[in-house]
Amino acid sequence: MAGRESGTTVVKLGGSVITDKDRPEALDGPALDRAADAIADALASGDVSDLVVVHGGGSFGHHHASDHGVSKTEGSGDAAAAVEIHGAMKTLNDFVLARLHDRDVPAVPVHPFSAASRDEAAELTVMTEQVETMLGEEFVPVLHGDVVAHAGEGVTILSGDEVVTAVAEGIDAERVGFCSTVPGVLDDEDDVIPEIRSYEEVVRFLGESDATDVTGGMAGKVRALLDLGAPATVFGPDALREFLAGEDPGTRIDG
Ligand code: IP8
Repeated sequence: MAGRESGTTVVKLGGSVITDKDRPEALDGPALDRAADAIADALASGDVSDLVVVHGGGSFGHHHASDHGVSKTEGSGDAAAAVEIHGAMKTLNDFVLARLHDRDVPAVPVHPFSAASRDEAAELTVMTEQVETMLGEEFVPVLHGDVVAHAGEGVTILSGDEVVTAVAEGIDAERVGFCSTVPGVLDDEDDVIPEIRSYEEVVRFLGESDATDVTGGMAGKVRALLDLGAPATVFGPDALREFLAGEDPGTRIDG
C-alpha cells in the first residue's frame, strides 16, 4: 500500500443513479447535475480535499456488455467488442467530466482498461500510482467500470465496485462511499441498517454470498466492504452531500 498522508475519499456514483437504465446510452442529466453540484460544493467548502470519483456503467456499459455476452466471468476475445464496451464507458466518463468541469472541478479521466488486468485465477491488479500523482497535483481522478484484459478469457467486465475497492486499497483511502439507488443496506422490513460490523449480523437479510463474487449484489458488496481497510458507506442519491460533509448517512460498513 502506498502511503498518502492526507485522508482521501473515494466515492462511487452508481450507474443507475446517473443514467436512465431503461434506454441504451441515456444519461440522467438532472441526477448527474445534482451529483456534480454536491461534489463541487464539497470541494469548494473544503469539506473534502483529496477526492477520487468512480462511476458505474448504467445504460452505457451494461447494454453493450450484454449485447456481446461479456460479463465478469464470461470473456470475449473480440477486439471490436472490447473497444465498443470500453468506448461506451469513455462516452459516459466524458459526460461526467464535462459536468464536473462546468462547476470548476479539476476532474481528469482514468480508464481502467489501460491500467488493470486479471490473471488466470481472476485476481485483479489495478495500477494506482498515477491516481496518487494526480491527487498530489490537486486533480480529481474520475475512474469507471470498464473491460479488463483477463488471462485466458480475452476481456471480462470490471465493475465500478471492484475499481473502488482496488483503488481505495492502493491509495490507502480514508473513506469510501457508494451513492446508489437505495438509501442503504436494507433489512427484511426495508429499513436501512445503520451499521454493519460483521457479515453474521446481516446474513439473515442478505443471504449467503459467494466469496469469490465480490460485486454480485448487496451480499457480495457488503462482504467485500467488510474486508476493506477503510470504513465504507452505502447511501442514496439525496445523501451524497451529507457523505461528502463527513457524515455517515445510510449504512456504515466497518469490519
Ligand atoms: O455498473 C460495469 O460497472 P458497474 C461496467 O459498476 C461495464 O457494474 C463496462 C458494464
